[in-house]
Amino acid sequence: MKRLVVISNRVARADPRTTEDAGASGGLAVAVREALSETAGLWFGWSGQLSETPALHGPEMQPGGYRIATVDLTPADHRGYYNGYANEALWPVLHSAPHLMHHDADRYTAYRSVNRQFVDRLLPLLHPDDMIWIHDYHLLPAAEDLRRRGLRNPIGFFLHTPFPAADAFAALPEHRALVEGLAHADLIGFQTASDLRAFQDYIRWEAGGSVSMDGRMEAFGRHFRASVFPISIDPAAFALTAERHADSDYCLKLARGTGRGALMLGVDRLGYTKGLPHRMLAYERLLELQPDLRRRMAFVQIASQSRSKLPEYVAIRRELEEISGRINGRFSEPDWTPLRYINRGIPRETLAGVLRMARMAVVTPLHDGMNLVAKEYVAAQNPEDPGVLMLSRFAGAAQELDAALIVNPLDHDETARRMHQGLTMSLEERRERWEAMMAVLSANDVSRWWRSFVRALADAANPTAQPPTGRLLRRDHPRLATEGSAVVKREGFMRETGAATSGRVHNGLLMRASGDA
Ligand code: ADQ
Repeated sequence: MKRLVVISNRVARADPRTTEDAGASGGLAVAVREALSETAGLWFGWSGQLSETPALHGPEMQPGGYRIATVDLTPADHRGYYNGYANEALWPVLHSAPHLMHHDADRYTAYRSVNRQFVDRLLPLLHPDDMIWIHDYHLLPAAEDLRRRGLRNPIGFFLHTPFPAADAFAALPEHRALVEGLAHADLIGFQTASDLRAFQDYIRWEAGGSVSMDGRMEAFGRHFRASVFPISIDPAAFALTAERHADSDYCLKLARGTGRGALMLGVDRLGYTKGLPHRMLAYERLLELQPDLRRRMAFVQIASQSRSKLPEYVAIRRELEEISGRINGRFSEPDWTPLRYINRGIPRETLAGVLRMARMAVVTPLHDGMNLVAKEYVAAQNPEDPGVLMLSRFAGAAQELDAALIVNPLDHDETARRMHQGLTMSLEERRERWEAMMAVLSANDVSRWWRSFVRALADAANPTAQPPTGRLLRRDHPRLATEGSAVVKREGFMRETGAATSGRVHNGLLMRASGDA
């Protein structure tokens, strides 16, 4: 296999522990490490250090048999590129919240400049046969910068966040330049069929380009392909870690604090897209509606700090402190605390054990590219006595894990009802739902994710090859449509609504129709 060169904003060392932004690099880090090890690859990105005279560090060999090379950023570039354009302009727009965008032209200039600096530092480290894989919204123009410097190697790009409706993306003054930059890649990967469809709409209606049924696209005078590659985890390895760490000190302390009641758990990077205030408000509603549940359960929310200096993140932190304080003030008893809000991340192994001990995980983002915590929760369960996953319909993971309790996080009453349903669910139903989700995870693991992307990239860079088929694997179900039919009916874990739901088959993927949750 050819050497893989991964470019991402942050680069994680071989054994990352939770740090201020572990959540930000966490999912990506775990997912790309296996690919890098197997291809004796190179991982390039920001060192995490600020310096007035940015230095290149490495390439330096890692225990997994791959190398890392990093560059520093100047404080001004870090402000403009990372805090400014990437996190205050791109992030809200990509999560369909353009009204939260803070934009100014200087930040965009810094963003473009850092992309060029990355490319300039990387080019001397490249070999003629390398495959280049660029990750995420920090580096949308990097493919164009590489091509302008004459690089002809295969270039792939994967977007970890959602891609919004074309209109929302067009709120960015530089939307055309950004997509034109992306079009210099051979292959663009998205998390879900909805993201791909939104991007196809952009190419057709905003860029005036064309989209073929087989995934080929033409726009800005470039030919490229786009497809769906849902990111995943290694479920077997995560299950083993969870089993081994199920009685860590942290778990024992958590269990003591919960009494003999059921633990309902939320684990997130603290941010306004994760739906944390709505989740707490739904919990408050649950305690109002179901007084019998009080003292028989407790909700623990672990939210690690990220981007903690940005105003929106300061605001959400304050809001959560206020809501959690009110809930505890209203419902606490001398020997029972209904909500514990822990504002720190925890090491990955500890997290695995904690996920295993939770009777229910509440993963209810307002928008999320995938959400790996949902997949980690499923993998961590004891097969004999699995817990219940509650999942927002707006998380990419909901398009695969439809045996979860799917909710609209903005509907607090419905979410509260589903919390009650999850906390009182029979063992038989818990097992049935868990087995269905585990089957999806086992078939569609992280190894399949990166291998199918790399294979599709090799094909996309070779004009005589077949088009890629980024396929979303779903659990086998006799009522699921076969690919190719126009409209399908399906039943399954939607039975709590008593309704069969319909979806469309598009590009080989079953898509949710409205009301399908
Ligand atoms: P994030 O928004 O950072 O990433 P998420 O998928 O929720 O992503 O979590 C990534 C990793 O961070 C997971 O392995 C998780 O266990 C860890 N993590 C999260 N909160 C933590 C906490 N409080 N303490 C310790 N660890 C924590 C982006 C996109 C997601 C997408 C990922 C991967 O926003 O939608 O799923 O990339 O593509």
